[in-house]
Amino acid sequence: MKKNLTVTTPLMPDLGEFSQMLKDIWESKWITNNGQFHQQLEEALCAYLKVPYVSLFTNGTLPLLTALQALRVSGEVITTPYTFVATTHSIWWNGLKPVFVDIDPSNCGMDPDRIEAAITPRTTAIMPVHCYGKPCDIVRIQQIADKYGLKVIYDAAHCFGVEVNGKSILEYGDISTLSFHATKVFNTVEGGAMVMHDAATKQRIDYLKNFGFESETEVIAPGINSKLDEMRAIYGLLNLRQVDDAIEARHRVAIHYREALRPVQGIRFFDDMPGVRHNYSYFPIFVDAEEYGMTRDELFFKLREHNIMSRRYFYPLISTFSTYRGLPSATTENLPNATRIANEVICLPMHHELSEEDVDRVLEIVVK
Ligand code: T4K
Repeated sequence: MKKNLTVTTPLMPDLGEFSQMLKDIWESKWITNNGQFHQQLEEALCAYLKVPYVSLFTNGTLPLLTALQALRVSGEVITTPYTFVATTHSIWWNGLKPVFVDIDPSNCGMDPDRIEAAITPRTTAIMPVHCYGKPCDIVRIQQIADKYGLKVIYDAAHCFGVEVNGKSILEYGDISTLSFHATKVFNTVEGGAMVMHDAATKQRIDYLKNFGFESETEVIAPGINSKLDEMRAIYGLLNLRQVDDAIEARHRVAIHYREALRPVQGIRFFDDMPGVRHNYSYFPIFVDAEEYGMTRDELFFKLREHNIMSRRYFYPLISTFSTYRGLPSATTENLPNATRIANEVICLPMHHELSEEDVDRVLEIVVK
């Protein structure tokens, strides 16, 4: 029986260095609440990501929730159904109404042509997702936001290290959020971050993620506890040293897949976008059952039979879940591209530890 190939695998720090640094934490007796390694990781991430301010969080969901609070978003938020549930749940948990717009098949991000029709007098923000780390149409989205006075919060959970023309993708919008979950290109086991553009917002966010405490006796707002501890901060500091090599290894896997898949009828995939530094966080393929001669699900289960654990990110569409399906924007007619793509997608194994033989094992099944 061949070994399991998982869709991803975590980047792990060097254990010797990790245990050495753990001793430093133990000796300092300061293990959470904005400790020295937490501060070091924020600084190191600002430098790596080329952004002025980073606030660490304990996962990638809480910065979404907190961004909506911090920007005092109310009423309706325009968003995409083609994402992980955390995006839409963050809107719901804030007591706001998600309004779904369809996606652009060329990047699986929000289609800017659909946004204006979804704006109502209650709309106060747009929450797009740079799906798979592919940049949305950041220029058009900002133009629409400026025209209607809307905030833009990018769910950039998949975007670690992604740049457009040498500038971080995280520089766009009012706030961007990242996930450092084990399955991501860069991880702190669980973890996440928010990127903002000014010191005052950073200060407010830092209060909000610590229950709203401004000082020992002052609480400025109903905050939450979303602090990253010192253990996970050192895990992040050590992983940061290897993330470029991991992205390079992922790039080689992407090249290998693309070469083999290009001639295959009925399989679509993404090429690199000009001017973009990609991080190859996922390798989605889109199966046109008629042309390919097999449905997406048939291929998915065939891969399983061979111990290849691909994932159907993002199927089912969020708009079909019971919480959301009653919304007027959740209809299939409103979301034709997202509906089709959710039924076509398979994310093939994509991570830094895949060997050429591993990739060939996947290709043996997909390239018939
Ligand atoms: N926004 C977007 C757009 C997101 O995609 C996400 C998360 C978020 C926000 C929220 O961020 P976090 O709050 O999660 O930080 C996974 C991840 O749990 C989730 O972080 C991620 N997106 C989502 C797309 O994928 P599952 O339920 O598919 O994970 P799971 O446990 O099935 O793992 C997937 C594969 O990864 C497994 O087949 C094996 C491998 N794996 C997983 C873990 C946990 C490992 O090799 N080692 C591990 O430790 O959600």
